[in-house]
Amino acid sequence: MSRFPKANFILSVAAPVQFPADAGAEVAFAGRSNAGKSSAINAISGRKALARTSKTPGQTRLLNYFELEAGHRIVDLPGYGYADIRADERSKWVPLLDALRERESLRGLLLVVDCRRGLRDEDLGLIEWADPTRRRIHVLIAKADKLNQAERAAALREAQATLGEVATAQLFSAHSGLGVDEARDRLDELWASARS
Ligand SMILES: Nc1nc2c(ncn2[C@@H]2O[C@H](COP(=O)(O)OP(=O)(O)O)[C@@H](O)[C@H]2O)c(=O)[nH]1
Ligand SMILES: [Mg+2]
Repeated sequence: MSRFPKANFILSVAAPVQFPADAGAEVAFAGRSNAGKSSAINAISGRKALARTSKTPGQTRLLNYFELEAGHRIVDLPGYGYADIRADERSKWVPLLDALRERESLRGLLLVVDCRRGLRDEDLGLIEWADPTRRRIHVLIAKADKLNQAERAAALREAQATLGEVATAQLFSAHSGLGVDEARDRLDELWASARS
């Protein structure tokens, strides 16, 4: 049985007026392009093709909203890290991110990081954006099936050392299923957390 049998796509947001009503609880999923974010969303939701996975970075900078269960949404942010966004696109994108950050219902951020790359400046920048003093942040160290036991332990230690008190972290693999239950538990906690 899927953990979220009623998970479904709600809408894509391209402009601040298009956001769903600011009620209930939502958690943002973010990560560098190719980090394994779409695969993580699919594994956590238990729905194979809820979010599109691909080897090529997406072009359109939309926020994609999914409802996993009543009143509990996730919002899929476009992958970052490929060549600078064009200036005309940036002028649309920045207000969108600003509007998202102001939403009462945005309770937390799940940041997906490729285990072989680790946390980079762009990831830390996104954590800053999410404002760790106001909401919880959890990092998935993704594709952990590519590492052996010792490398996994090292990757987790390194991430935890970088993050300190700012965020929690765990190992994750959409392919092997490692950490999927743990990630669901964290997602539940983020939805349930109060925004300060
Ligand atoms: N080995 C391995 N590869 C993965 C895993 N998750 C994703 N990938 C691969 O990484 C690539 C990017 O995955 P995707 O989920 O589309 O990443 P996104 O760009 O962050 O949404 C694809 O080729 C996936 O098959 C995983 O858990 N293990
Ligand atoms: Mg993707």
